[in-house]
Amino acid sequence: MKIAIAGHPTYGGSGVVAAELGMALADRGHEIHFVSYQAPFRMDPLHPRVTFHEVEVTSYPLFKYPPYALALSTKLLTVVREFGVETIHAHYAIPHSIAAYLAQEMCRDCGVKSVTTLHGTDITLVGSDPSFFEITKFAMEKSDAVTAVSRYLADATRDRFELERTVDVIPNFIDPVEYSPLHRSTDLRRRFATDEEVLLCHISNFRPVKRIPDVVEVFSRVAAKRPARLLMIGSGPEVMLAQAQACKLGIADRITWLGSIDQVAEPLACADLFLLPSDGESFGLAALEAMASGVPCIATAAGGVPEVIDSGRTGLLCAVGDTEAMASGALDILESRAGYQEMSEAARTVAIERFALDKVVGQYERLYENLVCRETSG
Ligand code: GMT
Repeated sequence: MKIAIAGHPTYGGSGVVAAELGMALADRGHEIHFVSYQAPFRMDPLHPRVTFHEVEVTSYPLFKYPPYALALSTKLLTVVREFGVETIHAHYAIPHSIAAYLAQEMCRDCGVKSVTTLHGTDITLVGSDPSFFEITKFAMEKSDAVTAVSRYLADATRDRFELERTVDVIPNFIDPVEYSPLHRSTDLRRRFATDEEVLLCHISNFRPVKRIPDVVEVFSRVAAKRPARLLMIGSGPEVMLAQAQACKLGIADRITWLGSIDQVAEPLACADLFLLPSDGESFGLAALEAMASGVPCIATAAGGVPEVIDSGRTGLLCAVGDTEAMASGALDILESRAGYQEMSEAARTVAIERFALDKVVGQYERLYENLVCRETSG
């Protein structure tokens, strides 16, 4: 099939999923057209069936806010016409879903279908804001198919937007070869911690929803009880605040800040535990990546996270803000080598059994095929 994928290309879960889905579909023989203002950072531009189409927005003094959504719709239309694209897949509703709808309307004869995948904050934060609510609802109603990355998000979407239509659940996925305990390298780990220290890790875009102060607090409590280090990967608005907090707590020298990096699999596999104390999380892709790497997660039972982590078996779920429970849970898990090993193996097994790329990408393929078949048979 010929599929156009529109998404946010920068660091963030929805961009990762859009890029990795596109690459997996290209590996399966589909022709993939990424359409965005920048190439997604996990896209391989050299893949023979992958093309990137840059959306350029003309700047003009009259525009205080350049109308990106209109330029995106126009670029989608061009790509649909030029390459015979059959489906536009919008990742993250705003503004991709409405842009896909406009492209469809501008070319009704093309018969192109649209799929919207909801990722989380496009519903729970941004889409719920009065400035975007009605257009997000309208775009979802007009999309030929809507999917959400967890049952929690599908239910929240229908409730908040009072949608009549179905929202299918297709969970996020991982490549178990890319994320694997086999990437754990002793040499790399020694850059972050000694062999006697435990290594905790957090990866995110450091936005308030991730509760970065809780990451630092949990680590501080663990480090007070046993030799420990913290590895922080990513960048965002909360970094400086967290660095100041670490200085105040006297643990700044125990934390490595890697910033944003394209490939997280190797440093992640070096960790012993992953921390995800978010306020809300539609799915928690970073936790799944950790699990596939054999790294159990200490997380909050927020949103869709309980659909990913089985508390007590593949990690631990605590109440939002309960840093004491997270720290004591982390210490308990690290206490027994055999118990830790069992949890680490269970995390990897569950990640593969429920969320391996092979199983999930097939669900998207069937969705596209059903839409296109419905058109030809109707
Ligand atoms: O919050 C982020 O890290 C970024 C955000 C995004 O859309 O880029 O992530 C959302 O989508 C991810 C992929 O589907 C999910 O794993 C995250 O849970 C979700 N974030 C939130 O719901 C806060």
